[in-house]
Amino acid sequence: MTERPRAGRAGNPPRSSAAESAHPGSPGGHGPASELAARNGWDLEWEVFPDFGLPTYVGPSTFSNLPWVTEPEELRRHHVDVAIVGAPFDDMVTHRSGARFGPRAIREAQYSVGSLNSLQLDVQPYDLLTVVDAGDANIVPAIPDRGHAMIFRKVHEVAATGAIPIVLGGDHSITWPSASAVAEVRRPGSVGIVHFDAHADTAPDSWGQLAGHGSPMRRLIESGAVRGRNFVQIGLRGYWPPPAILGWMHEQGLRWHLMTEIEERGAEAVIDQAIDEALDGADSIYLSVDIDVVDPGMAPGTGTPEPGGLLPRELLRAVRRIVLAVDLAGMDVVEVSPPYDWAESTASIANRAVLEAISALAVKRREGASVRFQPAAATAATPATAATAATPATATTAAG
Ligand SMILES: [Mn+2]
Repeated sequence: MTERPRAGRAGNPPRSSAAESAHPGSPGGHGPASELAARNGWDLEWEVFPDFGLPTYVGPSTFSNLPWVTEPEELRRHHVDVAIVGAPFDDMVTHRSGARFGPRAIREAQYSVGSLNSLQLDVQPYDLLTVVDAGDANIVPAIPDRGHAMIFRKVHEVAATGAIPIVLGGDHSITWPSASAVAEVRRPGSVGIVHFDAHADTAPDSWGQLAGHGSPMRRLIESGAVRGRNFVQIGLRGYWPPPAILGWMHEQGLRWHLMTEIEERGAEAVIDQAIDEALDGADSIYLSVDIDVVDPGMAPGTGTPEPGGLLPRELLRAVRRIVLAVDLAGMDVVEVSPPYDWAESTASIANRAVLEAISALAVKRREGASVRFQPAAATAATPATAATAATPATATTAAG
């Protein structure tokens, strides 16, 4: 692991560390006294910044330059609230590929560093929450079963520490293992899914492939990870699914909101209803954002673009409102395909969707609500901090 400032604390503005980092003849604290440095004026004292405070184009590309903390014991030790997880996997796409490059592009689509200030929510998320980048699932190409197994293990491992995993896809098939892992960790509590997408992703199969990116929601329901009636889908449009699949969805109790409904009633009213539906029966919510819910004019970098979608501002507002309203168990942002992107616009929207969720969680922390999950097994080992003391709903569920 790269030597990096501790999570959370690292959010403070860069401090001058001249005393330990630089002295005459040793620019930046590195290298021996140099005649050429002195002659050229490069022997002056310069402030040396921690990695978290450097511009995002410098050094390894972690999400928001956050510490890269991959070991579950370290996530536990630091009481990490939110852990970014990469799922660089696109073996299961049915059309344009490239989403395997999504996690890296989403991490890089940010220029603000250090302690961020959300103007939308008037909160400084990294000052209130401990957020790290937990790295990627152990993916290799062209073995899809292995890829899904590794994504399941990675998300399970992270969620079991009590951190909320926010998974960067990847094609949408990754939601099957990712949401399964979160649902299992949260048992016996039930997890519902709020799903933004142009497509319902409830196909029985794609040309015989059961694990494709058009089927994850079907697999989650059929495997028993999530009940159909705890699914809320927003943004469906275009020419899929056919009536038979809509019939299956109806039988399962899924609830969905077409783009035409948003056109007629407005995004605000539809999101209000979706929040009510999400709170109806599920103990916590996994939020799955397929970036193709946004209109491809603004989010072109995706595998199956469907014209007529949400505005970025409607999606970002919806993410804030939903995370403020529900108990968030996990999240993913999927189907960002950088080879089809223009000017990082798709990756930027995905990056901000994650930041909006983190900022909304920070508001909840500030208000004393629970953010981390208290897995039953870990309860005894976790000291009663201010954060963990205020966790009634999830802790009760976990203990029951
Ligand atoms: Mn999808």
